[in-house]
Amino acid sequence: MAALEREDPELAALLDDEVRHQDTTLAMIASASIADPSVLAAGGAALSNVTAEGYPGARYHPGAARFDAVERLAIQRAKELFGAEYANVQPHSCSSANLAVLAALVPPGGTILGLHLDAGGHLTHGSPASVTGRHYRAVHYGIDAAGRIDYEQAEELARTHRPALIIAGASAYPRTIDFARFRAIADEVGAYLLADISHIAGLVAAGVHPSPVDIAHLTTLSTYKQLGGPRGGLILSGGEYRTPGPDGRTPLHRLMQRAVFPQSQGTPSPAVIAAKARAFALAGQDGFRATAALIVADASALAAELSVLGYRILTGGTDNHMVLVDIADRGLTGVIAERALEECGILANRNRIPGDTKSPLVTSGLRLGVNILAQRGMGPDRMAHCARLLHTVVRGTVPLSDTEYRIDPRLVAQIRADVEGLCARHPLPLPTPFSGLDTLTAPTATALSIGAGQ
Ligand code: DSN
Repeated sequence: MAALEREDPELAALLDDEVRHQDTTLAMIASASIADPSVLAAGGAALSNVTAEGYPGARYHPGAARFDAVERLAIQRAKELFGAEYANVQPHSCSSANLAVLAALVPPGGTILGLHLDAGGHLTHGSPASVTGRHYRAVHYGIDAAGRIDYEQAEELARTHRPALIIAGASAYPRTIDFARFRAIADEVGAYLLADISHIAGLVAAGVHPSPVDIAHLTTLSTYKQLGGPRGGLILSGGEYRTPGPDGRTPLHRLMQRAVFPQSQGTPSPAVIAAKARAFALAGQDGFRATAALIVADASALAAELSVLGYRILTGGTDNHMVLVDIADRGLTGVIAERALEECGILANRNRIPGDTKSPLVTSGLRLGVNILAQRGMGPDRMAHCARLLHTVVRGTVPLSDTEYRIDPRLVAQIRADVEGLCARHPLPLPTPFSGLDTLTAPTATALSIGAGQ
């Protein structure tokens, strides 16, 4: 760190600025969590200098004995954490993990069934914007009038289209997912079931959301969204790990080994795998389980507070870490709410909502997540304060078009000060800045006021 500061002060200052920003910002991004400094340290280890394709004990390069031990440790910890029989810790992301599963289980042009992107699904669940929607024939189920997954529609579509693979999982869905129901549908039509638990991996690991690991054939997840790990993915299998793949012979665990390397990835990222091993250990501790319970309590409290303030909450509440808000109901677009909040030091991202007439860049909804609020130690009693901050920004924002708005700079300053005070009372375990907070460059005020259209 000292060498970086001395030899590349420009880069060091940018990295310092990021620490300061995270320290003083109320991040309510549903797909983010804070990695412990020990996870970041493992991710920056000299192990990164090792090139070793293949798997522990069967590498295509010499010099990998230490990396072998690290990868075995990560696999063992992942299996223990999720109660799995099989784990592959090499996927560079959950998108890569999903692509590997699709490559292994679905022939080119084969049919997959997943939640529609507009209903809260993910790009890799067959969106036309992703190769998964181009190389496979994707069929999508949606949500019902109450905003819940329409299991009956999924069942009907499965009967009609006989998919090779059904995907259960979401990027924007605030309710418990009934994996057993999906498995029954998959069994009826002879499909494999993939559970993508990227958003709820921390809740599943902590036992706060039902686990699909022994229900689905395969489970995939991101290690950074809610697990407090590095950027990366993970593939798991429970009781089905020996079930034959589409050839009727090769067990799923062997298929997945090949599907990741060499079929869809080359060299793994050794230091990231070390960081995953560290994150899996932390996620098995009591402190992580307590934070997961707090996440669920906070999200419920936040949804309730926003309802009292007159916001339309999709599905009427939440079972997980996420609250989806119809922001058009309050006269703003998602992008305007996102930008005005960011200007005030609050991060929450725009999101399409069912029946949305706005484009994905504009949207009518706002997606809030409380992972980082809970990691800061904020409890349900703090959610009234957070809801009021959001409400004050929304009320003070005057839309000029779908993307432009006006907000009083005095209000911005007042909310920013409030947010910084709140963050200071609930500090995060962030790495120490290189050069101390006093020497940091100013926040990106210019860029933000351009976005504000003032
Ligand atoms: N899927 C995106 C999200 O939920 O924000 C991130 O990968």
